[in-house]
Amino acid sequence: MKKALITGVTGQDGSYLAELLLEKGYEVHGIKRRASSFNTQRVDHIYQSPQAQCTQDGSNARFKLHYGDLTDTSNLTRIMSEVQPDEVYNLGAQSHVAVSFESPEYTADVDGLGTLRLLEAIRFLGLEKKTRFYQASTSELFGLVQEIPQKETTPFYPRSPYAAAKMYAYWITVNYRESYGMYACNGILFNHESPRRGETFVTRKITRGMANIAQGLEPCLYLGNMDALRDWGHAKDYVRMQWMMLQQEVAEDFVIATGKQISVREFVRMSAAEAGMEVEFSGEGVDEIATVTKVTDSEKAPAISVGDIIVKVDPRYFRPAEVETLLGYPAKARERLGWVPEITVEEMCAEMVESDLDIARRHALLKQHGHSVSVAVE
Ligand code: NDP
Ligand code: GDR
Repeated sequence: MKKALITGVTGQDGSYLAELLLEKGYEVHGIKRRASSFNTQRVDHIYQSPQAQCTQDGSNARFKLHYGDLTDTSNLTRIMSEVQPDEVYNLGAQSHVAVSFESPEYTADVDGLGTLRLLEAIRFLGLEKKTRFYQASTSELFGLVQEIPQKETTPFYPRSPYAAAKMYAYWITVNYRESYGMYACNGILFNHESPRRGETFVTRKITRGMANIAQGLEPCLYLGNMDALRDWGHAKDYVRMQWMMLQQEVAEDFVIATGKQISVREFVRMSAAEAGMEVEFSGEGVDEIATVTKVTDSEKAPAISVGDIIVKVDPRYFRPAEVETLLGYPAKARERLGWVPEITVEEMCAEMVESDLDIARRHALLKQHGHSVSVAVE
């Protein structure tokens, strides 16, 4: 039985990857952080407590969690030594670009040095020939883009502390491959989303915002730069590729993307439509707004009237340096590995809005019955 170790297992990608590897028969070990409240919601459905394992059929006993942190060398080395994994997927990160401007040093420590700590643990324990290593690299490396579309050979130009830290992680992964013959590779992944996406990334913020507004839980959604263009795919397609990258004869780096881009504004329009509202945009820059021109589904959007302003711009969400446009060219992944994304951005958006509408309906019902419902917004 193959063993995998996933950092960031409690995150969006970690949860989908753990499901995939369990389906493939792996023993899966995940590193979770100690937090003051539960942070394992995305993997609770595949986890079985040690007590339950003793009394039930033990079918999910192949999924194990360890407390740990990418800033803690001795902890990582001990877990690596205990697990002796065949594959390590380094998905753990302070992954929010805007937050990295607020916490640049922490981001460098976790996202940059954290990667080095794992590679060094593998080397220190003499696992270089056994353990394959996947690094969650990012299209943010292209930042101020030097070429359109972006492929494996496109020069990097990071535009945030997050991207600069990930650039160190990218090169140290390449360096350990070249220096020590390790099977270590980078997946340069463009944005990928799902109903499990963190609520403060723009797609989820929008789908959740549209659902809450439609159900009367919030009056208006505040966004930053609506001109930004992204190449958005579905996380399920992208974790499949993470696994494929570790099954090759030779370790190589791959760009993973859909090859199509849309703006944040277009994603708003699409999400509003899925939530039963047609909108039009007017005004420019900080004065831009989205107004409802038609209610197409009054069951989904019972709280909405024509003329309601449901999106405004708040400059607080502008970034000190912005990545305006990203568009990937995933030909190498298609040709070498036969990987093609199966879920379109439209399908993904519909799935996210449906999921957020389900949550919003439940909250609206609670509110109707006099319970207080707080809708956290950031
Ligand atoms: P998430 O933000 O959903 O998950 C990040 C994970 O890292 C969480 O499990 C989080 O734990 C964990 N983590 C954060 N800080 C630490 C730390 N100090 N030590 C250990 N673990 C930590 O990210 P995604 O799942 O979306 O992304 C996975 C990886 O892929 C990240 O490295 C991200 O930077 C990268 N990436 C993501 C893309 C995307 O579009 N989703 C595109 C390209 C790259 P907790 O749950 O406790 O917060
Ligand atoms: P990104 O994702 O920075 O590309 O990083 P995010 O969804 O945060 O932003 C995408 C674009 O939308 C613009 N934007 C807003 N963003 C947020 N979060 N909130 C807003 O209100 C808002 N309004 C407009 C942003 O300015 C940006 O241009 C994600 C993360 O998953 C990284 O970890 C990963 O490496 C990259 O994708 C690829």
